[in-house]
Amino acid sequence: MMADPSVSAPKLEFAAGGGLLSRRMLLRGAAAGSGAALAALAMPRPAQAEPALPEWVTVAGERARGYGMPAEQEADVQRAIIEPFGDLARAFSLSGTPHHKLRGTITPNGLHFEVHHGGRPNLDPDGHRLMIHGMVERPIKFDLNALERYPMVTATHFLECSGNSFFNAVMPEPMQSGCDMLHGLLSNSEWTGVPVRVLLEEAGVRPEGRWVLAVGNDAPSLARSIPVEKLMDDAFVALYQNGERIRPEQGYPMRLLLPGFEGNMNVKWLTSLWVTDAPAYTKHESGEYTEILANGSSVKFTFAMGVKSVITHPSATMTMSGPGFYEISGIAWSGAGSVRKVEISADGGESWAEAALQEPVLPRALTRFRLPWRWEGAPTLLMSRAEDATGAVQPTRSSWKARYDPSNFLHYNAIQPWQITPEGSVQNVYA
Ligand SMILES: Nc1nc2c(c(=O)[nH]1)N[C@H]1C(S)=C(S)[C@@H](COP(=O)(O)O)O[C@H]1N2
Ligand SMILES: [Mo]
Repeated sequence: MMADPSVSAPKLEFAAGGGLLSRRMLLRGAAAGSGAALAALAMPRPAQAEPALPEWVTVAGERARGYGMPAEQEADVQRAIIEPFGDLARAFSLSGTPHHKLRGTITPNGLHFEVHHGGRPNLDPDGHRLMIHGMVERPIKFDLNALERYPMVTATHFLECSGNSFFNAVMPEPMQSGCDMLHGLLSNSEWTGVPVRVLLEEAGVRPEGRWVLAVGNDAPSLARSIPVEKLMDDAFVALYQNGERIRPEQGYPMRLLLPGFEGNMNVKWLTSLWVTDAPAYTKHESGEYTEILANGSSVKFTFAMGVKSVITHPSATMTMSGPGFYEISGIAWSGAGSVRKVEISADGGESWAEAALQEPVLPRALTRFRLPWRWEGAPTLLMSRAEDATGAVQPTRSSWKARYDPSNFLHYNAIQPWQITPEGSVQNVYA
């Protein structure tokens, strides 16, 4: 195979050990053609014979259809089904977004992760109501049509289950699975809905009303206590997901959206906002979503998700197609605000190079990062480390583990190292 002679070799600008190149080579790419040159180095193009005209250019294609589907050949791009207790508790079912098969920032609706504590209800949207009651001047009940008439907002935000990456948190040996199983309880959508502030102002929260219990219209009646301040700030009752109605999996016809807060508090099939003067200490917050620390005490109400990043390309279960040029690519996010910086190491953390962040970098949303890289075919330990706007930096696994009881798997945000063998297989490792 020969490299395309029409593209001249770029001047390589190395930024760190292990073959990491400067992100400036990507930024220059469009202007100086160095992006194309990198691609040519990665994939030499052999000369090919002129093919015969295929059928799809000689005969008319398929007709228009009412709702589009991905190409048939992409049928294996699926969520990973995770049922931790199998037949013992089938309705406690989860599925993970296949981040290693996606390359942008928005999660397609059919691939948004799911966490159902009591299965996905088949609820009747016409009979569904949202009630605002408790410590308010005027209790109100809304049906879907009434909510549709309120002013709405649109915002892009990630949702992450605080149990995301739990295999890495608790398995004694690193599990060899893709980013769907390992980090898939995370997705990113453009949500549209009615600000909770507008609804609470209409109901008139009394001065003693400091907390709100949000309740779902599903079998477990999942319920979480939320401080009024968050609801008055950027929370909304989401009705649309990436432009279309929220999917049944995500809480059709309405869910609570609390930007940056742990997934569990984003109550799906939302039916009640009960204004109170204190948290309710429901089993979902006291029993399930409380972290036990190394000293035996526990932390409740860890609302915001920590700063985190994962390299999705390459990642575990993938195989490198030989030494040469690659674009390292991944996702970073923080519940505290925007991602400020992502650094990548290809030598096990000895040296780091700053990755390019895809604009726009939105607060509490997935941010795509990239860095060009020349893999020499040597064993490589690849890692990414994110920093957010508050200056918080992703911890190593050992420093994260030191903080918690060994049983804790909630709010795991440690650096994910991928080990690349000389044969090119990419493996999950603890380092
Ligand atoms: N009513 C209700 N709301 C719920 C849940 C649920 O089981 N029932 N699961 C919670 C959990 S644990 C998470 S992580 C998120 C998952 O949202 P998703 O399924 O849309 O990804 O919804 C939360 N809201
Ligand atoms: Mo969750």
